[in-house]
Amino acid sequence: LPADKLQEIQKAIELFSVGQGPAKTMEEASRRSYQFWDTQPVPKLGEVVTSHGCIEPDKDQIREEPYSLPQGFSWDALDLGNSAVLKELYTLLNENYVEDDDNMFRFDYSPDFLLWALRPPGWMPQWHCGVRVDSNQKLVGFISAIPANIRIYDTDKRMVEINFLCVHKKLRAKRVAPVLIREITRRVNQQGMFQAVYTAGVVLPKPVGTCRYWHRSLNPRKLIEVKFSHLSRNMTMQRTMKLYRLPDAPKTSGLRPMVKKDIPAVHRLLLDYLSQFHLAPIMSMEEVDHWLLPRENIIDTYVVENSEGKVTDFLSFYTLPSTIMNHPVHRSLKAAYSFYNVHTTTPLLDLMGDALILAKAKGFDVFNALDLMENKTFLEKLKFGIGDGNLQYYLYNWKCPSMGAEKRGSIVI
Ligand code: MYA
Repeated sequence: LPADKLQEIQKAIELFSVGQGPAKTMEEASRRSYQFWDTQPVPKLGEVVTSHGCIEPDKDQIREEPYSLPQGFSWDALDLGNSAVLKELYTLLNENYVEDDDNMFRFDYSPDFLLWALRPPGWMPQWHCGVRVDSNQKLVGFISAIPANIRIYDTDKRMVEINFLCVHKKLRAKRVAPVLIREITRRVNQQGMFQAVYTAGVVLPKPVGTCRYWHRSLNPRKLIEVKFSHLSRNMTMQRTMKLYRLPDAPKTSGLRPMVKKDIPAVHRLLLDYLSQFHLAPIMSMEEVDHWLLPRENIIDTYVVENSEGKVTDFLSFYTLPSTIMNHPVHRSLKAAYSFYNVHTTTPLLDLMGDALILAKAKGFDVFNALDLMENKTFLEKLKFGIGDGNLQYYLYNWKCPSMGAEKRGSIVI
């Protein structure tokens, strides 16, 4: 057989054997093709990138008409200020958003959390992009963009963060996701932006870096009961509970919740701290106010104020419960997620130890952290265990060398 025919047959066999389902590892991804992503301005999976810059130039003519949805579906920009609409988005995500590999837990972003995540400074209503069924107006699809200033190596870019891509379970595998992605791209392009940052559990062309979630048990008994974790060999429940026991109150003197007057100090600390990473947001004062000022059951930030009244460090974590599917007793897993933690005086290990103590006191079951920024320096020491599955970081229409997790300083909620 001619070489091209052989190649075709080989490809067909590969497609048949691995299917075209989402790839969770590089290995799986390398054996699959990307009908949609191969058309997009992203590096190819096998490509080794050594240069820095956009992949395609900014467009000056942006298509006016929205992309076509399958027959019977229509676009609808969601007004999240309307509590009924916010509830619809909450329900779509609560029933159809990201699950773990074993389909035991599903993210349960609260309505107020969604408002926080989707209406930061500069938010745009048309970037809360919904898809409804014409016949009954049911919300069955969503994708969002929020604006952010991001530094990639030495380049500062105004771009967007893409998040909450969701297609209702009954509408899966019908190529609706590529339409949502094309449409949000068009709406972002209309505002003169041509780059984006996003994260996903699946491998697509091409991650700029990979990271892992780590989990610190705060309520080991419940975590074991719901099979989030299991008793280790040679361990009893009693010994496990003792292993993860934490003091009642934080240790660092001068640690207190962040208040409005701390915004300038926290802003300065964050800006300086993030300058060491290759991928990081450059937040304005307004953004620090939005993202870090405490909001009950959404975001907790504690600052360390020294005896001279100077803020030297801060820690923060956000609240994101997961629904426990199919458990007779426990309905919800209360998880805290490490956000931005900045240290100049207090050792990071002490700061994060206090984060665990605070989270435990607030009734969280588990404290999660990615292995990015300087997190690898404390994860094992503070008894975090490694999770399964990776979180991939991506850039749209931007080429740059990939980077280790410790060089990434940006958190996509
Ligand atoms: S990550 C969270 C994603 N959401 C979930 O995992 C929730 C549960 N799952 C679902 O709702 C669906 O399974 C989704 C796919 C919607 C994910 N990112 O319609 P399809 C590709 C990008 O037949 P469905 C987050 O929110 C897949 O490789 N692409 O599939 C960040 C295939 O393409 P290709 C993905 O299962 C999102 C195509 O879609 C993802 O019904 C960033 C199949 O489409 C994924 N997570 O729906 C989006 N999963 O043929 C990109 C699958 O090439 C933003 N696919 O293999 C890009 C920047 C845009 C703005 C640019 C501005 C300048």
